[in-house]
Amino acid sequence: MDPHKLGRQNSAIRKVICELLAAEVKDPRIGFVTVTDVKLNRDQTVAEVFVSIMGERNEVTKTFTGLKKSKGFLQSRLSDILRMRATPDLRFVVDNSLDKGASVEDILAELASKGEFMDEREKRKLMVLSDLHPPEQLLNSLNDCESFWIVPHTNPDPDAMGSALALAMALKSAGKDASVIGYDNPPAGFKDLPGFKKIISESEANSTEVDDLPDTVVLVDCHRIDRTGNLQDTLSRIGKKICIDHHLVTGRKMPLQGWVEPIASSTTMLIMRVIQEFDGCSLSDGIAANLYAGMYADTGGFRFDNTLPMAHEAAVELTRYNFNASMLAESMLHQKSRAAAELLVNVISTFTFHGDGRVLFLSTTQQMLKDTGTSLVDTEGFISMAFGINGVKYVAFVKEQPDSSWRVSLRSMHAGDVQSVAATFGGGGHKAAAGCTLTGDYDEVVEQLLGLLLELPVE
Ligand SMILES: [Mn+2]
Repeated sequence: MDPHKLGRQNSAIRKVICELLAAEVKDPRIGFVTVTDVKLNRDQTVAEVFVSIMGERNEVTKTFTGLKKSKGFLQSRLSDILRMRATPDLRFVVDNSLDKGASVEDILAELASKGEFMDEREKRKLMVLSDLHPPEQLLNSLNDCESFWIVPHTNPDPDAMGSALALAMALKSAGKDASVIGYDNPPAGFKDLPGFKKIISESEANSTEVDDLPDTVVLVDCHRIDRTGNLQDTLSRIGKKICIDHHLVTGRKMPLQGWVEPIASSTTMLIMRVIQEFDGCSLSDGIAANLYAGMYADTGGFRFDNTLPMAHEAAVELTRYNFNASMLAESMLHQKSRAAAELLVNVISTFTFHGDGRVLFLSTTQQMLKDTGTSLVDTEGFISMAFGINGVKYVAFVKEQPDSSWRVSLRSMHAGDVQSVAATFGGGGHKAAAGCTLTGDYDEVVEQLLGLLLELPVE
């Protein structure tokens, strides 16, 4: 760009930032600050903003922190006001040519010691369990209401069921009336979860008279009523609906009120925090067993990338209670019914390797489920097994649904982002685990997915 134009851009940005800092940025940390200069780089993607900050060292540090926090706001206002095609990334630089009081190195060192320059991942590694704070409103709702149905999502996994059972036990110990609603054909291992034998079945729940419905439903491990399959109509008749979940909110539909915290490795981890913070209830052997089962299963036995140090912290606390953690781990993650073992034999025969073995496809059909007397719940854990194969970096598990569409679970053990592949087909998830639904002929479905998976990084 011609240097004059660049100079004009620099001073325009400087002027706007000065005005915004004076009039619109309300961060109380920001003290006396002067923008001394702005330097855009050649392709205008980065603008260094030189600031001189008056005051004692701690005031300088506070102001600098405030500026960094206001960066997003400043960038979006800048692009509005200057109608920029692409807003440059603002990088604040302390210019101490005016003030010799504090050295830049000292300020940066102090900020670094407070975690200011850490990325999200590093910050999460330092989090402890008590950094998860159940919202006051959720605790108040649990306190104010008297009768509850605790409902996991359809095809519940151990995290959903463990969350429901633990929360119901805790609420009961606090003098509330609480029941867990389950679904037909639960996985074999669930019988080992304390309290599982007492849950209310789907059909029983659906035939409950309106007058006998509880005042509140708490959804666990999901945040919308449309994840509760055949229970939806009945649940929609209950006055108050809240949720506790760790899944990312995607799409346009709003989650229920409650607590959605995707940082947590499992919903059971959130339930543990609710129980710890809720007056009148505390952990017990049965509650600890249910919480541990969910935490163990959702982290794949503390193997998955979502296993934060605070998941281990929770496990330390839970395993001090009196229950058989090794037996529970075995039945949650590794125990299968004989029918599921037969299904596994069928599924293994569909293993197909592509791209020198880095992409693995596996599938189930409705016919396989029928032949073996199983349901999709019994496929739990198959995908992790596919991952255990040396050289496999990406896995696609393609499951035929009753309506002949294909539900696809994608996993990445690697730099590649499978969420981007899922998003192409309107799905969602995380970088390492995502899902989407496709329709059409099986071979076409594989071809479409394979094209994208082979484009993901090899190394
Ligand atoms: Mn979960």
